[in-house]
Amino acid sequence: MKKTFFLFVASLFLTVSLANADGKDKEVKFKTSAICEMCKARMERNLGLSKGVKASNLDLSDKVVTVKYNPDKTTEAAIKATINNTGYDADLSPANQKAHDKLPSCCRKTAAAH
Ligand SMILES: [Cu+2]
Repeated sequence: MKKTFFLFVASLFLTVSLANADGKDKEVKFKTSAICEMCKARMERNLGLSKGVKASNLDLSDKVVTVKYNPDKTTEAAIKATINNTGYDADLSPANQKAHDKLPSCCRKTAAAH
C-alpha cells in the first residue's frame, strides 16, 4: 500500500515536471491564404512583432502557420486577428479587406500559385 502511494506521488511529480518542461508556451496552427515567400516573410514578421508571440513558421506547402505563444500575454483570437490584419485568412476568419487590398497583387487571394 505504501509502495503504491509512493509510485502515485512519483508519477504525479513526473507529470508536473513534464508539463513544465517547455515553459508555459502553447502552440496553435491556422490554415491561411498565404501564397508565396513574400507572404511568409510578411506574416512571420507581423506575428513576431505582436505581443506574446514567441515564434511562428508558415509552411508554404500546406499554408499552415504554426505559432508558439505565451497564453498569459496573448490569445488564439488575437493571433488570428494579427493574421487577418496582415491581409490573410486564418481558418474560417477572413482577411481584413483593406489590408488584403494593400498586398502586392501576387499575394492576394485571387493570385495564381507562383
Ligand atoms: Cu505572397
